[in-house]
Amino acid sequence: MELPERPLVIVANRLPVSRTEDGWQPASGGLVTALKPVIEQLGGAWIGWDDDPEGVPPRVDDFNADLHPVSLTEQEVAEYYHGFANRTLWPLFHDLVVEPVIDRGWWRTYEEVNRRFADTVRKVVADAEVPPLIWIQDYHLMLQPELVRSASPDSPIGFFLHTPFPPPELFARLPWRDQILHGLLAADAIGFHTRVYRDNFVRSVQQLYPGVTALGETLVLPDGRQIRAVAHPISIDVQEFGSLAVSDETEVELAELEQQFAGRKVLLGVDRLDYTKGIRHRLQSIELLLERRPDLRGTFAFVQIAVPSRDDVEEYRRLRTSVETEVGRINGRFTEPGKDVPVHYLYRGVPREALAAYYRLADVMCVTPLKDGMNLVAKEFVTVQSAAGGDGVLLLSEFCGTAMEFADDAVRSNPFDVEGQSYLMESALTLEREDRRARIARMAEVVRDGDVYRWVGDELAGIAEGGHGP
Ligand code: GDG
Repeated sequence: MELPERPLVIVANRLPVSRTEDGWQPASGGLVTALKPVIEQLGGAWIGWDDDPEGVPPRVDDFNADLHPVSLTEQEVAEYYHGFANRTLWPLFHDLVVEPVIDRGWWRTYEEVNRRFADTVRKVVADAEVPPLIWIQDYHLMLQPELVRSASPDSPIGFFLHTPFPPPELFARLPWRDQILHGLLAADAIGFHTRVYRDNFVRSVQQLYPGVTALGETLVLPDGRQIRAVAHPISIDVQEFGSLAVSDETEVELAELEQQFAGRKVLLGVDRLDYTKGIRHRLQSIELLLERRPDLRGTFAFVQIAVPSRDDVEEYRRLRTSVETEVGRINGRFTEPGKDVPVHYLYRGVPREALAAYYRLADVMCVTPLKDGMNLVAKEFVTVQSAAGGDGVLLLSEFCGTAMEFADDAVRSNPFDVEGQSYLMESALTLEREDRRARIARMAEVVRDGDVYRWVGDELAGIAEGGHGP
């Protein structure tokens, strides 16, 4: 990968570290993993909310970047993060799966917090010898490009959106649509997971700013300035998941799970407990399957790992209640005396080795979001299955970014059609082995060809080449 010859400044909602029993460590998310080697080489800084009562250290071992915390008050967290980011933008950008809340006070706090992030960027770049490349992440910080541009006029500035970008007629409902687009258009390059999201963005820009011309990936603004709007699908570290798939710890975990589920097929869901992920619809499909096919009862189990998420937000607490009610109802209806329950529900995250063991165990991996920017769980599943010689089936919603990459090798589902989805689950359980194996191999190859290092390389190159004159 060709790297820009400047230090890197990342601006993201969170700092890339977490407190563990062994002290502070780099966080384990995909973005941090992918940037580690790049930051190792270029050095740099990371600006983010510290979200820890005792604050974070200025550096951690094994991560070559200075950490610059932005501290937020309780009210700012409530209004900028839980409010505007997670109850306004998140549902709006996921096609209104729930109704977005429009609140002027939250918007003002979002603006204020974005300014505070930019103040920290200003301090960081003031000390830099060479103007750094500044890379801003996600929907929490959409006003940054414009704010940061004045702080560092000679820096290449990039923005990447990890969620979908909605169709223009939905985006237009946001009272502050102009300010958001204006904020973004100060970047040199703006990245999206798919061409559909990119095109939605370009059409929004063209509707609200007549006089913007789109030439391929380039947008020419009325003042002649050019920026790039690109589709760069995010991915995973394929090698890391390949070795995790067959590690000793994973084998031990798998042996236990195989014993627990001996004689039954396993359908699996792994998601943050978020209303975009289609968990309720999935459970309803399972219920219909059990209802329609009494002969299949006891022959399969459905395991749902639901990682706690945003439980300060009302809609998420309500979702938890309804998911748990649904699980209770299914198990109440279909458990036979003396037998195991049909639905296993874990309200927690599991260690990585256990996660890999579940991926290996699954006969059908159900990735059925109502809307999802990309969805890395699907990519992790096919990579782990393929590395371990598995032949699991991927049931994949057509409404996630990953679906654009896997063509017909996944069994495609429309999760809104819960009955149709229950038939797809049934047929996924009966695909021929050779067919299953070939599908997994082809999907794993797609992921191998476009891993997360390629995503970082493409993004950084795009930002470095990005904007032009006047
Ligand atoms: C956002 C966008 C986009 C899950 N359970 C456990 C666990 N995980 C890890 C998975 C995966 C990650 O969490 C989830 O990533 P996703 O991409 O599936 O979903 P979001 O969290 O919604 O991410 C999404 C992504 O950003 C990147 O741009 O793809 O569309 O919504 O890596 O492995 N990890 C462990 N235990 C668990 O129980 N250790």
